[in-house]
Formats: sequence, C-alpha cells, structure tokens
Amino acid sequence: MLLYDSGVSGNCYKVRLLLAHLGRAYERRELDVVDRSNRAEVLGELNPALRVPTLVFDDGRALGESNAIIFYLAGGTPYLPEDPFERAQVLQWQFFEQYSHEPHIAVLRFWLHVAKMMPSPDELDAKRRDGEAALMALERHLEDRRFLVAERYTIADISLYAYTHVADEAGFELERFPAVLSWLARVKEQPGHVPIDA
Ligand SMILES: N[C@@H](CCC(=O)N[C@@H](CS)C(=O)NCC(=O)O)C(=O)O
Repeated sequence: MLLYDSGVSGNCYKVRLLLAHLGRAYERRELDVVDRSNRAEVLGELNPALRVPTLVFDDGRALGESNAIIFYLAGGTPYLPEDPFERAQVLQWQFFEQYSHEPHIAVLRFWLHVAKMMPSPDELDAKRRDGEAALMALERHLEDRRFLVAERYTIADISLYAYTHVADEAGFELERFPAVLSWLARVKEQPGHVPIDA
C-alpha cells in the first residue's frame, strides 16, 4: 500500500495511527499541503478532491477521505463494531468530525501553526467559537463515558483524536475540557499508539 501523506496533517495521521494499531506495512509519500501546485499531476487519477490522505492499494485501487479510508481498513477488526447501530454511531461521530470539528479546529491550526498566516479578527473569532462548541459537545459526551462508541476504542476515537490532541496548536485551552483530556490520555495508552510526528 502507498499512502500519499503529510506529516503535519491530522487527517493523514488518522490513517497512520490505524495502520500502526493493525501492524500493517505501507509506503509513505509526503506531499506539501501549502504548495499544492503538483496535486492534479500526482493525485488526478486517484482522488477527486486532490487531497491527502489518499491510499493506493497494491491492486491499484485508490481511496480518498480520511474517514472513508479508516472505515474500510477497520472492517473485520476490533476497531469497527459489528453491530449495525454501533457502526452507525461510529459514522455519526465521523460526520460530526468532518462538519462540526475539523473545519474549525484543523483549519485554525493550519492557519496559525502550519501556514503561519494570520486570519482576520472576524475569521479568528468564528473559528474559536465553533471549535469550542465542538470541544464542548465532546466534553458533554465523554463526561460519563470512556470512549465515544460502545465503551471501547474504535475508529470514532481515532477520527476525533487526530485534531483534538493538537487543538492547543490552534490556541484552544484543553484544560477547560477535563473529560476530553482524560479521554485523550486513554487513547494514547492504546497498544500500538504512535504520535502524529512519528
Ligand atoms: N475531508 C478530507 C480533508 C483532507 C484535507 O483537507 N487534506 C489536507 C491536509 S489535512 C490537504 O490535502 N490540504 C491541501 C489541499 O487542500 O490540497 C479528509 O478527511 O481526508
């Protein structure tokens, strides 16, 4: 397998983290996430969105979208429940991540920490407000739970861990979310865990 990757990307980290848990070998090809000038040339036939992560299997088939990739790779493993309702709950959190969490926390982190660009005060306020709302939703859910779905570690946790554990790089104060902090520590303790910069 070949992963078109970026070391700073939480979306790519979701794939690397699950592959590490599964002990599966793969090759990494790093793409620049700021200079996108070669995207069409490199990913044109592989991913309609021209983004990383993109995973190419040994038979030539390719898959884009971080959450679709880990949903596929987790099939038949302990990281994706068999029960149809629990599988839907996993998807619920993955859609939440892509619509209510990543567009705020990851984008603000990208601006401030990766691209080193300063958004306008209005853009900054909007990202902070919406990112905090996402962290508060996680906090409420995790106050009386160990993991997001089925009280065990699944790809729902991987999807939300990716950008939550680096939310401080976007200026979010995680100390204000104690249940989230405890959950982050539990995720980090899972066998085979690797850091984002491994
Ligand atoms: N929804 C996509 C988002 C992927 C995405 O935004 N990738 C970023 C890196 S985190 C990227 O490729 N950025 C450069 C670009 O937009 O071409 C996913 O979850 O995989």
